Amino acid sequence: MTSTDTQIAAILQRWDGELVITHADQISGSWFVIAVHSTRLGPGGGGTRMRSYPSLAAAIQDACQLAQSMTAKFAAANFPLGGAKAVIALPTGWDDRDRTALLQRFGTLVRRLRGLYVTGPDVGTQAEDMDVIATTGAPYVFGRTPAAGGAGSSAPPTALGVFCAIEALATHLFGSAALGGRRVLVQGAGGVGQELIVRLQHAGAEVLVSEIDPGVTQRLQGTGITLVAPDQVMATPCDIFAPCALGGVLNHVSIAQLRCRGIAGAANNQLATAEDAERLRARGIVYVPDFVANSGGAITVVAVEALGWSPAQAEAKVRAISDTVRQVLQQAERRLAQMPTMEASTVIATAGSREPESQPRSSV
Ligand code: PPY
Repeated sequence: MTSTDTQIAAILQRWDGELVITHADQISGSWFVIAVHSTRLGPGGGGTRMRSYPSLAAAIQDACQLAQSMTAKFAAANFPLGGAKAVIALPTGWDDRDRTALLQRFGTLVRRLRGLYVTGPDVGTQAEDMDVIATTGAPYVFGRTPAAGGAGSSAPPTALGVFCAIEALATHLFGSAALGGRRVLVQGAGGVGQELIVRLQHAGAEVLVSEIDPGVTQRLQGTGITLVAPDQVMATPCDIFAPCALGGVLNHVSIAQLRCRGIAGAANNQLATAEDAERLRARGIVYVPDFVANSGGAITVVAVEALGWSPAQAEAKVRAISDTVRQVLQQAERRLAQMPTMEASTVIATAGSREPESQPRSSV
């Protein structure tokens, strides 16, 4: 075997998921990777991440890890879906003018799977892209625009869920959900990060923001936030740290630097390794598992588009993320004798997975 073979073999052998589909899109030079982690509770659901990767192995690894957290996300929400994720790994020199045709070819693959996998938005894709994927991939596409019959952007409900998670975390740490005067550091002012910043400001928090895109940082000037240089994020003192950029930011190096009391953010897979949950606990930093804090978008698109809930019912379910967080933190602290929060939420997700909330009406 070549070293690439060995790398891919190791990723697949370590992973406890069901199936990985890889497709070489010859026209563009992209890879389509669909990782189906679990279909125990229903079709494997999870968004499509579109970006370039250093290697095919890196793309497969990302899809597998992200799919795993989708299983936990839907189980914790008590929804009748399993976990999956797709990656469109773009070639170097990708020309975005070819986006529509690429997404349509991806949709064709999704449709050929006949509902084993249901897609939606993720980093690098949005509601308008879901409309395009649905032209070939329907009915296995969530998160389309309202004009196309979907629930629209998942960014606002995701941000609402993270905000509710932060309030519950503040209650746990400080005895009150009030964020007035609390320092919250948001890493990443993308779609979700920006919505979260506004909510935090309305709640009276002192908001610190770190963002790598100079265009975005320029727009943030004069909005009342304090900018933090990206290389200073981990060492900046704050009450609550909200990672809302890419995953893997909490690792053995960064955890040693952290000067916060708790963490709740929108990024998927914030922990670099499973051991990092224990590293945080040992440092006395309370970690709200990412798949609970960031589940608002997934909850909303599935509730509205597959379960037939009204937007108001979906919003109530997103706000209930604060109850789940409270339960997770209390169990971790008291009942489960100091187990890491990640483990406590897995216990709750597993308990929830026995009785899905309601059966989907249509496509899933
Ligand atoms: C996520 O929450 O990370 C998602 O991937 C959202 C989602 C939910 C359901 C189907 C597709 C995408």
